[in-house]
Amino acid sequence: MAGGSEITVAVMGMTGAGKSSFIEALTLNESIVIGNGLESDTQTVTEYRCRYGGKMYVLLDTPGFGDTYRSNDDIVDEVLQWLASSYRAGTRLSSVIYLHPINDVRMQGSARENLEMFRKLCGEDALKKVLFVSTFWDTVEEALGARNEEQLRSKDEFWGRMVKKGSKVRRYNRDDPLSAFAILNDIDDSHCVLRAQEEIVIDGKDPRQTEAATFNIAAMQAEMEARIREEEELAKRLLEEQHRAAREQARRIREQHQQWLRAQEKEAKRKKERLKAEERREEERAREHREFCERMRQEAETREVILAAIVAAQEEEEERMQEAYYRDYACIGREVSRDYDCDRCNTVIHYWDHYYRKHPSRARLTA
Ligand SMILES: Nc1nc2c(ncn2[C@@H]2O[C@H](COP(=O)(O)OP(=O)(O)OP(=O)(O)O)[C@@H](O)[C@H]2O)c(=O)[nH]1
Ligand SMILES: [Mg+2]
Repeated sequence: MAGGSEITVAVMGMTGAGKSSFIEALTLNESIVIGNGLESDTQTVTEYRCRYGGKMYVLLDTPGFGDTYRSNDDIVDEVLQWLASSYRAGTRLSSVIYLHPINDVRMQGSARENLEMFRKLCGEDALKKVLFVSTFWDTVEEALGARNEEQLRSKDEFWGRMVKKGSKVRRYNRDDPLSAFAILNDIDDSHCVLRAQEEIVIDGKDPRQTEAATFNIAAMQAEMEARIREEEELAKRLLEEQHRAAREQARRIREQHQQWLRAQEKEAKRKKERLKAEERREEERAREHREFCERMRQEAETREVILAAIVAAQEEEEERMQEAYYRDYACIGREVSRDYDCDRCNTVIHYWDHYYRKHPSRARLTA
């Protein structure tokens, strides 16, 4: 049994996938039984060793699923028994390589069933330690092989589901032996425990009661269809969710636009009212100005009338004074005589400046 610091790798896959040939390319062990392409060859789990990069690898050649002579149950039982007893003996796997011929892309019937059985055998946790290695690259055009590989990698019913859980995809080309060693570079010495090992060794199940052994294709298809339905349902829900979000977004944008329009209308209305108020104030100011001018004009007229009246009164007064002057003084000079005394000083009038008023003859003189 493998153990110690060796890196143990189980090599699995359908019969004729090239497991023994792959191990031979790594170990250069010519005693390995290689099939003739028609019949299944490896019958028991066999260990082979190779040293690479300073590490010792133990490669477990396993009987291929889909054997022509033995029932699948027998083969699964054989592999499970070996996995359980090696686990009990302290052997821990560092990786599981699943080989698949790249020229078989349809992977129908037993190939798919066995792939699913392999998934059950590994369990979810060990999937990150699984390497899907495609073989028979020398028999296909590179482009066709790459297309096939992409299908295998992407489709959930093939490797897709396990790749999503961390399994890796690699190529082995028989014409390039180094491609086999490059695969060893992807394996580190950390360990994994397969679900089947847990079931048998820890849970105490009979190997024939493990998930891998009790699995059947109808259940797998039902499970797959349920998963597809679930995913479709999820996609539908997501789509509806996106539609709802888009509608909601559109409604929000419309609402914002309408709010903006309403705000614009309000602002325009306010501006209009402000303008009207301004116009009214302007009119008011113009009216007040007109009234002021009118008042000024009337006051000017009144002042003119008053002035005219004053002037007239002054003229009248002047005229009256003139008349009085002529009546009282104009002819005094001619009338000055020693016989008359001044009204004010009572002295005899000798000069013009004496004041004379009450002489009875004045009225006649000024007429
Ligand atoms: N052209 C080609 N032939 C291959 C390749 N790998 C394996 N073969 C041939 O396919 C046949 C089966 O190869 P094996 O290595 O015995 O296959 P296996 O997976 O060990 O088969 P089982 O032991 O029955 O499970 C042999 O004739 C190999 O020579 C490959 O990469 N290219
Ligand atoms: Mg073989």
